[in-house]
Amino acid sequence: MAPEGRRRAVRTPVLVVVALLLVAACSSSDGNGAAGPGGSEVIGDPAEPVVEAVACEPGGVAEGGVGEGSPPPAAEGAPLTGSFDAVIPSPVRVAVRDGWFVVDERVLIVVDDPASTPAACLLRHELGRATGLGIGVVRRSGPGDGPTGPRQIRFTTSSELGPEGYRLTVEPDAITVTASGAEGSGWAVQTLLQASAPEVESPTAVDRPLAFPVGEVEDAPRFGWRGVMIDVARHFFGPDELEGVIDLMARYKLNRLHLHLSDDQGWRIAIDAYPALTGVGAATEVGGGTGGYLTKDDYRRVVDYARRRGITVVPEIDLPGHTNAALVAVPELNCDGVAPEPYTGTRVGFSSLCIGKPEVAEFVRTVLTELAEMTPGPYLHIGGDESHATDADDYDAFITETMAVVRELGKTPVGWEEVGAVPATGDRVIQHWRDLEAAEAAATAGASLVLSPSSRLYFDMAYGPFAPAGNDWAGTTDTFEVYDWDPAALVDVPPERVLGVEGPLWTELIETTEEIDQRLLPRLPALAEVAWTPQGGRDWEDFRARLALHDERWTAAGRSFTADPAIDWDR
Ligand code: TNX
Repeated sequence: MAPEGRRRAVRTPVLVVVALLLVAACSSSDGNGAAGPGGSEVIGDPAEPVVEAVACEPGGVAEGGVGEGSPPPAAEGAPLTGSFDAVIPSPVRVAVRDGWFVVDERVLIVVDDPASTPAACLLRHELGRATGLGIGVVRRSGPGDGPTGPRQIRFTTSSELGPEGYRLTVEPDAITVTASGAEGSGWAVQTLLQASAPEVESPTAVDRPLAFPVGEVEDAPRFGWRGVMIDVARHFFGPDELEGVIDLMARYKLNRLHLHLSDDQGWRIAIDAYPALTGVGAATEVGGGTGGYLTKDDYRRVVDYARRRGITVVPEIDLPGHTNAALVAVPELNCDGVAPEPYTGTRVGFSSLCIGKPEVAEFVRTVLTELAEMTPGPYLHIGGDESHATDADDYDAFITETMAVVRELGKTPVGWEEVGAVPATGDRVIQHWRDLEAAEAAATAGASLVLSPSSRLYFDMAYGPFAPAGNDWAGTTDTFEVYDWDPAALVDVPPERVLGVEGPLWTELIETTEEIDQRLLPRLPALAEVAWTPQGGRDWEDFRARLALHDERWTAAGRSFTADPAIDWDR
C-alpha cells in the first residue's frame, strides 16, 4: 500500500519542475521529504504525466530524521564503492560493467507504480542515514515519461518477472528497478545496498560520497518462506531488538519473522481479555530476570517495520504444552484451578492446559482472536511441540479444534511437526525440526512443510570448539553445516510441498543483542543463500569468499559476529 501522504499534483512540465523543487525544499527543512500541504491539483495538458511528491511515512522507513538538523556533510573526494560480486544470497544472474552511479544531492527517486513506494522510501531512508542527504521521492502516473534529467532512480513494475523477482540496471546516470511487485522492488533495494560500500551501513552520515557499481542483476527466490524465529519468551527482547533482527533479515532477503511469544518461562504479548497474562505471566524469564512483554502497539510497530521491509510476521502462541506462564497467570486453565509456581529453568515438556475445560476453549479462542486482529499476515502458529504432559487423545482433539479456530479467523494454521501427526484436513503448515518421518507423513497427508532441521538450522546451537557457547543437544552447527545441504533432498515429498526453510533462535542461553548477533552472524547469511539461490547456483567455496567481505558491513553497523575460522576474514 502506498503511504498516506500530503501530495501536490501537477500536470504541466513547468509545474513538474515546481513540484520537484518543492520536494527538495521540504526534504531539507523537515528532514522527511514531505511535500508541503497539498490537495491542490492543477489541471494542465492531459498528455503530460502527473508527478506527485511522496511523503514517506514517519515512524517507518523514514523515521530517525533523515538529514535532520545540520546540513549534509560535504561529501567530497573519491566515491566509496562496492561490487555486485559479493552479494549474498547470490543472485540468479549478474552482469558487471565498468563505472559508478554516485549518490549526490541531485538524485531523485521516481516511482511509477504505488506498489513500489515502500521500497523507494526504504532506499531514501537507508541512503539518508548513511549520507545525510534528504533524497526526494516522487510518483509519476499518466502518459509520458515523467521527470526528465539525469540522476534518477526509477521503480517500475512488470508482470513478466516471477513472484518477488526483480531486474536492476545501474548506469552511470540512471538506475532502473523493474519488479513484479512490492517485494521484488524491496529486494532490488537490498541488492543495491549490498553492492555499495560497507559504509552504507553506518548509523551516521559518512564524509565521502557513496556510489553503486554499474551493472545488471536479474533475480528471484527459490523458496517463498525464508524465515528466522526469535524466542522472546525464554528471555524477553522488545521492539528495538526485534527491529535490529529485521534489519539484518531484510539485508539478506529473508521474509518471515516467526515470533515465539509464549512459553513456560513467560507470556510476552498483551491480550486485553486476560490482563494477568502480562501483569503476572510476563514478569519472569530464564534465570530469574524481570521479563517483559510487547504491548499491542509494540507488536503493531514491529509488524509494520517488518512489512515495510517485505517481511511477514508469523506469531506463535505455543499450545497446549509450554504453557506454565499462562497457567500461573490464569488459574482456571489448570484442571484443579490452582496456579503452579512460576518457572525460570530450561526444562521442557512438563506443562499443559486442561483440555476439555470450557474455560480453556474460551481462552484459546479469545487469545487467537485478539492475535489475529493485530496480525495482517496470513499465518498463526499454534506451537504444539513437546506436549508430553498432555494425554494423546486430548492432544489430537485440542489441535483439531484449535486449527479450526485459526481457520475461522481467516488464517492458515502453522504448527511444529508433532501437529502433523494429528489426523486432519485443510490447509496447514508443518514445521519440521527433528523427526523427518513425521514431517514426510504430514506432507503426504496434505500439509506444506517449512524445514528447520535442528542439526543444521538451530541458531541456539554452539558453532563448535571455536565458539562453544550455546545449546548442544542437536550437535554443534558451524557456517558450513548451515550452508551445505539441499532442502529438496532432505525430504521425500513432492517439491511443491516444501514452502522453504527457517532458522530458529531459542533464547534460553541468550540475554543480549550482542549474543543475538553472534549467533546469527555469519549463519544467517548462509541460511539466506540456502533459501534464495537455486541449488545449482550455490557453491561453498564461492560463498566463503563472498562472506569474507561482509564482516566490514556488520562492523560498520555496530554489530558483533562470530569469526568462524572456515572463513578467511583477513583475506
Ligand atoms: C526444543 S524445537 C524446543 C524448544 C527449545 C529448544 C532448544 C522445539 C519445537 N522445541 O522448546 O527451546 O529445543 O534448542
